[in-house]
Formats: sequence, C-alpha cells, structure tokens
Amino acid sequence: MASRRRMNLKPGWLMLLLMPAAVWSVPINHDGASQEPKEEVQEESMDTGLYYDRYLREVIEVLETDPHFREKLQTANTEDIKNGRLSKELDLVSHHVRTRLDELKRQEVSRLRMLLKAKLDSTNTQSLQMDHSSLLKQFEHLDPHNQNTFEAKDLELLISAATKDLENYDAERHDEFKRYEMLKEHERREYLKGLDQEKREKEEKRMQDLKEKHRQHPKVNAPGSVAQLREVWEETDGLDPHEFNPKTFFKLHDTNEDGVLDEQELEALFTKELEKVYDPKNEEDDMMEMEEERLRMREHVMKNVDTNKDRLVSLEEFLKSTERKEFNNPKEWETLDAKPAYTEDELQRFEAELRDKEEELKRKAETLHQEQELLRERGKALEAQKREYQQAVLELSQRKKEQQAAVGQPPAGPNGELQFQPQTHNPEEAEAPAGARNSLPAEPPQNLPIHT
Ligand SMILES: [Ca+2]
Ligand SMILES: [Ca+2]
Repeated sequence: MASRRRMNLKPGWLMLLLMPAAVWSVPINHDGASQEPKEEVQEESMDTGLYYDRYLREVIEVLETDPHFREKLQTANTEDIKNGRLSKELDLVSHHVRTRLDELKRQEVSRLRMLLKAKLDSTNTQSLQMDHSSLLKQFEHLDPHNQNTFEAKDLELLISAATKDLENYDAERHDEFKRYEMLKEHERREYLKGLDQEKREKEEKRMQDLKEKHRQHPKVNAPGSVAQLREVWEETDGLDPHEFNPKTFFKLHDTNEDGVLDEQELEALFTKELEKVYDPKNEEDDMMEMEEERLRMREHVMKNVDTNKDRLVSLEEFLKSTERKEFNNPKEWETLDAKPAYTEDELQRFEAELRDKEEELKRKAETLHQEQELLRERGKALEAQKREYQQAVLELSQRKKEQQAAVGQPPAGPNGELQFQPQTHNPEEAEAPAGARNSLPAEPPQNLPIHT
C-alpha cells in the first residue's frame, strides 16, 4: 500500500474505481458493550450512482488488465485526464484489450437502445421510424457516431461525463431531499384536512410535540472541528483525549490505507454526531433527514479542507485545516431542524405540480376506461355475430340433411313437391342419383397424397 502514498490529483471517483476490490466498512458503533454489534456495510467497491456505473466500472477494469495502461492510469494526474493525454494511451493497449472494450461498448449501445425504446413506449410516442443514432446523441458518456468500436474519444467522453455528473450528483440529492420533505408536508396537510375539528386539533398538537421532542438533542459539534474529532478519538477509537494527534487520527480513519480520506471515510466520522439527533427507534426522527445531514456535514468539511477540489482530503490538507482558527473555534453547527428545507412558496408550486400530475393520471385513466368500454362493446357485437353465424351454419346443415333425405327417397323434391316422373325415363339422368346416393367417392381424389 506504500506505493499509493503520493499526491493524488485525479478525480476522486477514478481513485475509488482503481482500488483493488477494497472492502468498505462504515463504523457505526464502537462504544458500549450494551449496544448492538458493530454494523458493517460491505461492498466490492463504491457505486458511483451513475446510470452508466457498470459500463464505467467494466471499462476501467478491462483497461487495468493492460500493464502499460495500468501504469499510465496510476501516474496520470487531473491535467493528463482533462487534456486527453491519458485517452491517447489507448492506442498502445493490446489488441485483446481493444476487442474487449469494443464488446463492452456494443453492449452499452444496445442497453441504451433498449432504454430509449422503453422510454418511447412509456410515453406512447408513435415511433414509426425510430432514429436510434440521432437519439443516442443525448448520452454523453460515449461517442454515438461510431457504435461498434471503443476509441480514445470514448474514453475521453466517459471520463469527462463521469466527472461532470458526479459533481452534479450532490446537488441532485439535495433536490430530491427537498421534494421528499415537501411531499411529507403535503401528505400531512391532506391527512389533517380529512379529520373533524376535534380530532384535527388533537393530531396537530401531537405532531407539534413530536417536532419539539426531535429538537431536544445534545449540541452537535461542528463537523471537522477539534471538538468533533476529539469526540470520535475518545469515544469511537477509545483513545485518551489528552493525547489527540491529528496525524494519527488521519491514519486511523484512512480505513483503506490509500493515503487520503475519501467521501465515505469522511462521512463515517459524523456517525457519532448524527446519533445525537437521530434514532431509528423514534417516530420523530426521520432517517432520510439524517442522511441529508450527513451529506451537508461532508460538504462542509470538503469545502473547508479539500483545497485542490479533487473530492479527497490528503494528509497535507488535513493538517493545514487543523492550523486554522475555525478548527478550534468553529461557528455553531445548525442542524436541519433549525430551518425548513423549503419556503411556503416552493411548497405551493410543488402542490400545484402534484395536482397537474394527478389530473393527467386521471385523464389517462379515463381514456383507458373508455377504451375498455369500447372493447367490451366490440366484444359483445362479435359474440352476437358469432352466434348468428353458428345459427346459419346449423340451419344450412339441417337443410342439407333434408335435401339428402329428399334425394334418397322421392316423391319429395327439393321444395317438397311431389315427383311422379318415371325413374328409367332417361338413362343418363338415372345414373346421377345413383352417384349421389353414395356420397363416398369410389377412388381417392387425385390431388390428395396417398400413403402406402
Ligand atoms: Ca482512504
Ligand atoms: Ca484534496
């Protein structure tokens, strides 16, 4: 692992993917024997959360099997990656590796095609002639102009898309959280609306009390401050608070020993603080809020400590941060309950959006219902037609039987009239009824296959 102790200048996600199948563990409970056993979250490696995560991971894995490229990947810095110097090295990898990359790209293109088809099907778009190549252009993590081979351009696009998308990822998580909170409030209000006054007042009071109860928690230390780290040092690591040493602390919490604190290692440090505010056993504590709080804490520390903005905290950056004034005298940390995640205006807009969606769903359900009715009517008509047809067939066969009976035994003619003509009057005519009497042909028809 010593070879990894060097300045890391590549995007954090690339570092994570380069890790040799590391086991990640998030320490949750280290204290008190009365607590439940230490929980461990184990994965092969971190999921970037991108919709092309698998493709990204597989491409890196295949590239790593090439000794030349692996070497370049290990020593490349952000500059090499950004200006495409790394991607150009692709021309030098072995034919075997290129073939596997081509295969991965074809698989990815076909997966994207399926995605597009599913999307078009669900939006009910009549895609008479689906132009896949132009639709594929919306995906930025590969070159859609060439759908069969993996080229330097593909690697360049994959790296830049992943870097950009991961930067937006936290923003999307905040957004999602806000919508979650608004939906929660919307449902609460709808629920209260449905109650009679007495019950409503009681419920409102109960909810208010729960909110108050949630707010009653011990003071939360500012993330990344000496007070916060000391608490982890003492309670999680079980070390003497008077011997707190930032360098030792850093090494202890660089759990995968790659010389940097990544986002997960940082977030694990906040568990102690978060447990002061959130308990999964309490009705008033929302674990979604706990994860939002964890994300805010990590962003706060990254903002102050990660000076080169590679989403990783190096030992140097960490030690520098401990020399700053805020390390010893931080501003008080405001937990999420201090202010609402949205304004009343935003909630109004969100509710209007919900109503629109509901209306649209209703309209769709109505159309479906009408279509169903139409189908049922059509089914009934078909059924009636079928019965009519069966009746006609029945009558026809009945008539045929009657006809045959008539031919077999005159005097009854086809129309029931009596026939008195002598049978032997015309020899030609006399032979015809004889043939008709026996309906089986004497010999098999010429056009049927005869099995011998
Ligand atoms: Ca680490
Ligand atoms: Ca950094």
